[in-house]
Amino acid sequence: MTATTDGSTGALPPRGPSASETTAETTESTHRTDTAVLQDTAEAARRATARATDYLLSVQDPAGWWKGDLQTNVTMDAEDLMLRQFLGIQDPKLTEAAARFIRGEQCEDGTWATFYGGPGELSATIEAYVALRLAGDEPDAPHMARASAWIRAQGGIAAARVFTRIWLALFGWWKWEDLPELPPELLHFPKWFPLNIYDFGCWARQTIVPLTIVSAKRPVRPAPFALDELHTDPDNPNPPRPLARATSWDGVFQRLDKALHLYHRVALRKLRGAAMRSAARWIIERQENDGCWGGIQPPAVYSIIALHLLGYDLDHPVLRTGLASLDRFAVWREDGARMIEACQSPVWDTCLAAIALADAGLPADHPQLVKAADWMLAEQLDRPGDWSVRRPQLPSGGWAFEFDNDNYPDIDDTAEVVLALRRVDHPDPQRVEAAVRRAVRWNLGMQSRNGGWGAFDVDNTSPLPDRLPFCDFGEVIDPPSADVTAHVVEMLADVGRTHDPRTRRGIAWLLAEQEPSGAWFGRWGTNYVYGTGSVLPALAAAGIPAAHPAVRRAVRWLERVQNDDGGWGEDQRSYQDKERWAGRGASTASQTAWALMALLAAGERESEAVRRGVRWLTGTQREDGSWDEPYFTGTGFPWDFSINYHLYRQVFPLTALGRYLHGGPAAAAVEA
Ligand code: R03
Repeated sequence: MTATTDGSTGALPPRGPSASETTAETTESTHRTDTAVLQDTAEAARRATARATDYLLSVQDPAGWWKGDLQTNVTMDAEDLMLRQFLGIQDPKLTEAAARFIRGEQCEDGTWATFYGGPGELSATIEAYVALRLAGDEPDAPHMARASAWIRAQGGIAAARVFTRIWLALFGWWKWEDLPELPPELLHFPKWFPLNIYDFGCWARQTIVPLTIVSAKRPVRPAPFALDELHTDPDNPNPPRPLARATSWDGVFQRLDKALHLYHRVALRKLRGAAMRSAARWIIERQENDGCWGGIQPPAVYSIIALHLLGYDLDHPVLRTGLASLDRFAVWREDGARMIEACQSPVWDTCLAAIALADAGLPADHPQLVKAADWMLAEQLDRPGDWSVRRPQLPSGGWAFEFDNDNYPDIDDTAEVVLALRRVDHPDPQRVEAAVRRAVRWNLGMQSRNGGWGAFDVDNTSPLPDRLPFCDFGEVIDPPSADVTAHVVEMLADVGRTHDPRTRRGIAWLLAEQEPSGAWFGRWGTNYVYGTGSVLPALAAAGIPAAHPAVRRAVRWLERVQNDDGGWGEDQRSYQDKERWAGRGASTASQTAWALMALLAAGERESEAVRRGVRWLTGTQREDGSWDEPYFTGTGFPWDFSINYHLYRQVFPLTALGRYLHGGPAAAAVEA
């Protein structure tokens, strides 16, 4: 990511047809019949679709899955180095490869951002700086001095998020008493009690449980150097901050935290010891077959630290496999740099790739589609997970996002895998139908009471977790979202449940969630283009007519935000400033595709907007049939944690072009 803080970027992405070229084409088209222009567009789409199909087929793993790199930001790499330093397992080769990656991601102004083209971010810059110090970079080296000056100007370590200050506290670079308390006794709260761990989103739950042990133990290992240069005022590194009003939620929780700090001093050793042993059991019960936790980085690193603090040796099977699993999240690049993925998305990438290839006209019985279906079928989960705390009677049947994650299937992956399986002409249709029935039953059972669907849990909507002083990063609950709800509605329509009352409640929830602008918010993809690109195909599949006012409003919004070059793009900044940035940003392959999928589902195939969008895709496709996409269009947490799913730029353009040429599932549904 070679961005600067003003949003301009070093390496500009490949240029689509310029406005002047488009104008020239439009001018030309006034002299040629529209049909000729449309035929040119269809011909260009056919060529692009054929090349993109060949490209995607060429990158499938022999085992049947697809997986694109899941690129996020350098805190993953920095925390890997800090973890190894804390455990005393530094490896010079890994350190140098990680440092090479981190240095390569530094922006011109000395900062590190959390997405391509994004502004410098304080916690990421602090963590990157510390990691490069661990790799031996000197504080007075120009790239380091630029970074530390910027950090001081932003308020220094005191202004960093809690997670960053926890990592620094492990080495005495920050005081544990200046961090929010996380008492291990939290684990003993009954499931109905406020702030019990099941009130938290699954990722937060898996992270908080180990952190309660770390918070109770308050470990400090020797620091190899000081970090005075990262304090605005080294003599007063943590200037006291005024408490919020006692009558406000924040005021209440800040005072509660002070009380918990006092409790920390007098905690009943027996009670606390029992709580930590319960936490250890809870953690170990949820370790995955490959040694990871939930397939995501935070629970893994904090569980390893927590269990080590409780006396588990590094060669204990739990820690040995846990550490080994971290290596599987490393992507080694040609230049010798090593990038750590926060998570891995093979199930997600495989179902999206299968849908794209089928929509692009690949025969439904193509061996590579059957191979993908077989791989997906083998990944279906058949055991309870944390989700069953709220749904103890519900049989399992979902899919997770990652290779190894049996405890946390997600509703989004489950919906998309069903849509993918139903596009494949499998030699054992009964097997597929049985898997689809289980998945549909699970997703239906996971509907929240307001009619929508969250990603991992039912009714995970408590307002309390977000108020905790600890929770200053990302989302900590998992409420229904428009994109996940839309994917479920599309699945239900596809399996013939359009008139199921639960489907109708999902549709009603979607219609109620539409923004005044006509768009829908995007929770797990960026942003309103993703939300709208998810909802319109779902409404079409569910038989909502293209003339429906909600559909018309969305079409008009998409036409309003289309770029001059014919593409669509939406910057992460739309999560911060929707007035200025909703639907706005440099055109990208995946977001242009999302907009086209929406417009095609709304019956706009012959529109100028669609034609220009298709031309942007055909005009930016590379020789090898792929597209480039340096911009981040995926969302882990709105604004806080952006993701560049490297396969998005391939699968979504192919889906959009395929539906432009052959109509989409919705069109099929209408014809049928
Ligand atoms: C579109 C997708 C389908 N889908 C799955 C989305 C998974 C997205 C990746 C999850 O990776 C995570 C990375 C994380 N970081 N930090 C946290 C975290 C969670 C998931 C985190 C944040 C706050 C707390 C605990 C952990 Br409290 C880097 C729906």
